[in-house]
Amino acid sequence: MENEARKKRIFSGIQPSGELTLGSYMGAIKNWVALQDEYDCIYCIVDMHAITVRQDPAQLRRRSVAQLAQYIACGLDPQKNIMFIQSHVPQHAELGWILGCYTQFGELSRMTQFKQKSQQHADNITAGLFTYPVLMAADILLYQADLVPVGADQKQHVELCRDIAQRFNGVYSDTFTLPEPFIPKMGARVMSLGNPDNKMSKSDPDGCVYLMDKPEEIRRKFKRAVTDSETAVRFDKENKPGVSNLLTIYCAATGKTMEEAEEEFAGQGYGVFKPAVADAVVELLRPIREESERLMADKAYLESVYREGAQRAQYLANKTLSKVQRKVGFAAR
Ligand code: ATP
Ligand code: LTN
Repeated sequence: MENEARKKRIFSGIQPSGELTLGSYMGAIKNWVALQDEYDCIYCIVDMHAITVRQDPAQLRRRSVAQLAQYIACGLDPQKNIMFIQSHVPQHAELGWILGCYTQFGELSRMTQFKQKSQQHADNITAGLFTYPVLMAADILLYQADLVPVGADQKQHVELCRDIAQRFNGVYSDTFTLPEPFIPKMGARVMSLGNPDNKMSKSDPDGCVYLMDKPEEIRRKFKRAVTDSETAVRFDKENKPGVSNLLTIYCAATGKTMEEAEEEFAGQGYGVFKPAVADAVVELLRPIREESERLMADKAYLESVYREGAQRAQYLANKTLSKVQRKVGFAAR
């Protein structure tokens, strides 16, 4: 409709580099679900980002499809959102190359994720790991996204994306929409259960809860969660990082405020508190796991969703890419 105001656009993605965790759910996917009615949303499975560290090919292939099943099971409706696999839309790589020529070496050297990952993979620090944020900027800018719902750890990458877009717009006149990060108030940074000073991450099986974990597994992980030598259930990030993390998880899982949660457990010890957090997470994840398992049995359906998603995404991506190619001076085809 010509006179219908364009809905604001959202783009976000997660790497199929491991199984999805409670961190990816609370930091990102939960927000995606909340935003799908109000915005025009594009959600991607970023397999090209995943190969910046070594992956097992069979696992990567399986996980990319499993991740789509989990997106849908979390409540993302394929009718309302475009969902696709990044490598199926080659425009991401093409724009990524061009944007790399408008990004400074120094900017990329300052990225916290690069510094961390190059320490973790010291024997394989590839050029791809270094230029990872450029490909991420291409993901976002190709679709002229207004908002990028991510966990707090990705804020720096979205800011770099804005800088690159602004620079390009400055040289060639307005080309890209400047995106804003959209970070949840509760659950923006879920910490590891085993080491509450680090963020919960896919690659730390004991510290993290996977969306596909069975109830017994979830209860076992919470039972072993690190707390402290006091007994009070109170939010104090500095001095009680473990308990504060559990409280954050509890609030994000139940929708309660921090005050309500603290009041609920006032005068009760960790022996009551920890199983209550585990129960809340078990109930949160049960329908997601069951629905994912059901969807994984229907490969033809999943295939139809990601194929159609890639087609719709390509149509939008091409509009931006051809504009960019013309502006930088590539000869017309
Ligand atoms: P890896 O360990 O391979 O780096 P990851 O577990 O950090 O992976 P990503 O794929 O990098 O997960 O992140 C997916 C999305 O979930 C991003 O938007 C990220 O900000 C968010 N996210 C990941 N971990 C957490 C966490 N612990 N708390 C809150 N949000 C998170
Ligand atoms: N870097 C992100 C994944 C990612 C992404 C994106 C997120 C790749 N491209 C575009 C938002 C928008 C991560 O590690 N979680």
